[in-house]
Amino acid sequence: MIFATAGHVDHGKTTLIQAITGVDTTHLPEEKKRGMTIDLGYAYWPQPDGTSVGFVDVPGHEKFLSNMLAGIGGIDHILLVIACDDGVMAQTREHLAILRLIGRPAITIVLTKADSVAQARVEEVRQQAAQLLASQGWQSVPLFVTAATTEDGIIPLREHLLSIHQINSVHQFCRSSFLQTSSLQTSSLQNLQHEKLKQRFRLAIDRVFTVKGAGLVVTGTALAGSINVGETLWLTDSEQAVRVRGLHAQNQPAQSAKAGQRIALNIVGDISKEQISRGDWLLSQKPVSQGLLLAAEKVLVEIEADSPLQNWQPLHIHHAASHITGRISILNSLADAPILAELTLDRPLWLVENDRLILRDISAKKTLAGARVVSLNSPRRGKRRHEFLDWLSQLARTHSHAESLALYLTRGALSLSHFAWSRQLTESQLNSLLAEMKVIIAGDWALSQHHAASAEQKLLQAMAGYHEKHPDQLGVGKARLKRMALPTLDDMLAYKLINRLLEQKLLKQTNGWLHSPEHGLMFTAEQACLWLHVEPYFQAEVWWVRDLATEMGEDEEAMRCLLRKAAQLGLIIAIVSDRYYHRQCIQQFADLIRRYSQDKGGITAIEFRDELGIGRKLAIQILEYFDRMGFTRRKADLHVLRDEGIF
Ligand SMILES: Nc1nc2c(ncn2[C@@H]2O[C@H](COP(=O)(O)OP(=O)(O)O)[C@@H](O)[C@H]2O)c(=O)[nH]1
Ligand SMILES: [Mg+2]
Repeated sequence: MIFATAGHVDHGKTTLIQAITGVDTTHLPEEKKRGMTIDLGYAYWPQPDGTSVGFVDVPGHEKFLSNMLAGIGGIDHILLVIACDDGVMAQTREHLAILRLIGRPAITIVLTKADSVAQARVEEVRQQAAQLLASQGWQSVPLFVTAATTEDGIIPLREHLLSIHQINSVHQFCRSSFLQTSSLQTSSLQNLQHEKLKQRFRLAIDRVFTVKGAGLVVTGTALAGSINVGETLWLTDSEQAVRVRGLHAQNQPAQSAKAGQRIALNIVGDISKEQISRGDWLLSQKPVSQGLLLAAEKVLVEIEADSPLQNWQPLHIHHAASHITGRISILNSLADAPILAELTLDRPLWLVENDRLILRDISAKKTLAGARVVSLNSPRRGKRRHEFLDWLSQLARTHSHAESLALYLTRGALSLSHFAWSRQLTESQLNSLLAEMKVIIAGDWALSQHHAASAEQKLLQAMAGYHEKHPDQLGVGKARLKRMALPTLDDMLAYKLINRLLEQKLLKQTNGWLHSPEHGLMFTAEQACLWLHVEPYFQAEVWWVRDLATEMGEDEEAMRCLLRKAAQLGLIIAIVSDRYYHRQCIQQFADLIRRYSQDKGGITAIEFRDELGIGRKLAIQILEYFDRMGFTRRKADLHVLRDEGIF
């Protein structure tokens, strides 16, 4: 369990932690000299049961607000410190606003320096504090009055903190037995905590140093998941795998640590201290999808604005221990609920859905708004369209991974690795989620039944359209049909749908060609008889319909019908309209091209002509046929292999 302080500078935060724990959290010489907290300080209060209560002491001074923000990320309980002499001050208000904007953690108010004022003033500040908290949406917050100099009020405060710590430990260790007795609110809190622990491990680094004998150590608060000694993590920015050689949880050596604890990790890898800085992350695995790293440069968020925001306004953006700049585009309007916006980040952030961001004005004087990540998929076009914003508002209101998955699937094919990263799901979490859904999965892609059905319609329509346009062809290859019907869909997914159509006998495959089942029906008896005479002509020759009809003394139209049918049956192939080769000849040409491709990368029209001893024009017709079918592709003078499997 970790508590973090918040409150105005000089209100007694550091002194209070020392009074509670006996630890002075100031660690920089500069801090000691100036008597002011600049960077985060840490203190631990070990308990007889072996657990430890952790404290993160944050600087109150406005100048060090990004350090304050780095300190409160992932922390569930805040000690809001208000000095009785000053009462509520600027940073008291600002810190509280920030706490509201990052998702309203639990708060305990501590009034300090009670020894320096009269009792009446204490009551006045108590009122002030209660009003402030209520105005920001916190109800009945526990309040303690202390004087660190005389230790007054410290013991009851300690007891209070310990009881929170114990409830928290019970949540984490005795989940099932506690469930039966807990109130609804406690159990939802507990579920949230439990859900967090199941997710992928994710730690925002806030300090890095070397320890003699151990080497490199990084510290931070884990936002989710758990980690064991010996496991491998992925370090952002230097983009490296590192191994956890040892770890401390809450300042004590341990074999494992988990979300909600302050963690120090002794890591080994090809990395030095200088290559790591505050704001880097340790992640359970490298976040890649479709070969791309998933750091967000544009992100869709829900905004809670304390001040009016201008479109394309430059901002300071704080996320966990990271601090960057960027700009905002409001997608609907500040009067809408939820307010939806796109943030364009000057440097990519390792964001996931539901992460909280703080937006401050560019002169860094004022906190303007909080943002919650709704989606990492910001479309290039159409994000202001009604239909998209409706969808995004629905997404902003989802409460479970399953709801979110169902909504994403309404928009088309979904990359599962991307979805899993954006919800921080482990493989087993993702699998159990998918097991409950009827989706079509191929490789990394998932498609809803609804979208699969409409994609299959497109395939059938494209097939029918092709037959109508090319009655002298048997059909098309898989890749070509995919390109015609579903150019943007992933190949594996499209092939899966084609296979489903084949299984349902809505498509047929003959000699590798896909075609409609009614296409390629057998000859009539008369045609079959004629074909017996015609076929020998095709042994090694190419024939125009008209020439063959003349040669055999047949009617040209009857010959055209016969050859068209023979082509639909896959016996002969039209290289251009009305000009046919026997299938075996085409197969031999294809083998020749394959051979040239292996030896020389492709074949030229001249080489092809010379190999076959045919005219230049015919050679080109054949090669262009192969290009058209997608077997080859033209590359300068060469015809190179494309979909080798077609012939
Ligand atoms: N009289 C009195 N002085 C205090 C008390 N707590 C802190 N101080 C003094 O207030 C000053 C600021 O305290 P510090 O803990 O550094 O404040 P921080 O900036 O909020 O961390 C120091 O000089 C402390 O000695 C208290 O309870 N009573
Ligand atoms: Mg301090």
